[in-house]
Amino acid sequence: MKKINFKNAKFLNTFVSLPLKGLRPSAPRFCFVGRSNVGKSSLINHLTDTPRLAKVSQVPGKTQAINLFEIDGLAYFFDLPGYGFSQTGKDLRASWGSLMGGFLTEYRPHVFLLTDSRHPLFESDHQMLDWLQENELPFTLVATKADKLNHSQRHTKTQEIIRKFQTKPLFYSVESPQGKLVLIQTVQHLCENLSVSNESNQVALA
Ligand SMILES: Nc1nc2c(ncn2[C@@H]2O[C@H](COP(=O)(O)OP(=O)(O)OP(=O)(O)O)[C@@H](O)[C@H]2O)c(=O)[nH]1
Ligand SMILES: [Mg+2]
Repeated sequence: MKKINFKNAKFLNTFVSLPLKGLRPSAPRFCFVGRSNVGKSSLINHLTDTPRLAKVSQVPGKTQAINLFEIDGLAYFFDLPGYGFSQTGKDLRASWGSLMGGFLTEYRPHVFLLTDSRHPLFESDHQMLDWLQENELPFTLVATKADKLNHSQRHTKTQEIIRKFQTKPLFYSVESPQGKLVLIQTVQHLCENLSVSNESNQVALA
């Protein structure tokens, strides 16, 4: 598979309901999930070197629908609404649940679960992780705003995440190249694996 040019990114569509029309079924799908204001849209812009691709705001809750981007004609990125600032439990499931839950379970993207590295994990982050595991969705944990942490805070954060998620976080900052290369390699690698498994499915079906 060719090397993905992440700078070749374009906005395709906004969806407020399912199904998502016009998707190529074989294109690898990645989505960015996390609380409002965690930095989902900023990360997409930084990763693609395209400053205004996804809308960023000081006001939490800016992304209210599913926004779809195409990367180098090869892969899809989905920018999802954040789960709420003050929502927990039932509220979270009610407001976020049907559209996002339906999207994740039907379209089964690889999930980048973003958590703000300045704060301890929120109850909603725990719920989201449990939900992803229950639904057997593959995910990568990303700790955003890593520029705000010093060395020892980063260590503490890593330990907290390992305790809960049994995996190290990928630290990311839009203020530096930090995390970007690893995330790019992760997407490239997942795309290569998916294209191999698509090819073997086709062989198996032939
Ligand atoms: N210092 C710092 N600030 C960041 C970083 N990433 C995002 N921000 C800031 O965090 C705020 C929220 O960023 P968004 O990208 O809009 O967050 P979001 O998760 O898309 O928010 P919603 O769409 O509301 O769910 C903005 O003020 C960004 O400038 C980062 O790596 N470092
Ligand atoms: Mg957003």
